[in-house]
Amino acid sequence: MTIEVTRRGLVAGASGLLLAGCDKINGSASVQKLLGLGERATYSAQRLVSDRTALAPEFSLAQMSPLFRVNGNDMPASDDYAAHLASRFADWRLVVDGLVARPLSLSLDQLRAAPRRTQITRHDCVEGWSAIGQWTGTPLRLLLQQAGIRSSARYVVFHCADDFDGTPYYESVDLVDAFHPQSILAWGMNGQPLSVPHGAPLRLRAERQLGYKQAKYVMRVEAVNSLAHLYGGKGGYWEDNAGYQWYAGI
Ligand SMILES: Nc1nc2c(c(=O)[nH]1)N[C@H]1C(S)=C(S)[C@@H](COP(=O)(O)O)O[C@H]1N2
Ligand SMILES: [Mo]
Repeated sequence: MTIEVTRRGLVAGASGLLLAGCDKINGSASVQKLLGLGERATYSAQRLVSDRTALAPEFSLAQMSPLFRVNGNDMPASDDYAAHLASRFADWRLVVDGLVARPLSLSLDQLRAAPRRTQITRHDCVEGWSAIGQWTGTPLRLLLQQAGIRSSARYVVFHCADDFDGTPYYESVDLVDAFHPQSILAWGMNGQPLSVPHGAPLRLRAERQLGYKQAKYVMRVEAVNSLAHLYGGKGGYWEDNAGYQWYAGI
């Protein structure tokens, strides 16, 4: 805090000089440097206190990757999912339950009619590839607020329709990520309905997290107090089965 205030003072002083309207000072390398230093120092001091809630970078349409890779499962194997796909998810419902006052059951039409956010972000997979794509969906915090998430809840779990050799895929985030403005349940990608390989009908985009946290084929969102009683107890499929870190913040 002390550093932040001091640097702000410096920047304010330097801006005062610029406002005085001296072209030579304005263009001088030392003033530019001073401004840059102030900005960086303020920024890093800021990040010490608000790192978790900072926004992930967003990109322009022109920066989007021509091809967004598909990774992991590209189609859930269950009969249930096949039936939903055949009826274009007309009877599909997203369930929001667990530690909530009012459990929700929402159709895809209801989600599409709800307030939405569109963001163009970079997806980073631990296997060594990245891609920039555009995602449209319902802010997760709105659903949690509508459901009346209880104060005893500490994590939000995403239950998926797919599995690896019979072990279901799932993921979880804490409430900082669940309420982050760029955490959405996306039903659209690159201006189209979300495709099956990318997680139709609904997937998580939590933009401050690595690729494996971005659960596809989300069927149920459950608010819980602890992750210990779920599946392998480590909060996610890859966390349980391959030792991936639960906190995969970027
Ligand atoms: N349900 C489910 N979600 C998943 C996966 C998966 O296999 N099943 N793979 C994860 C991994 S490792 C990555 S990199 C991304 C890939 O998303 P994409 O196929 O849209 O590129 O989804 C993540 N979410
Ligand atoms: Mo990944």
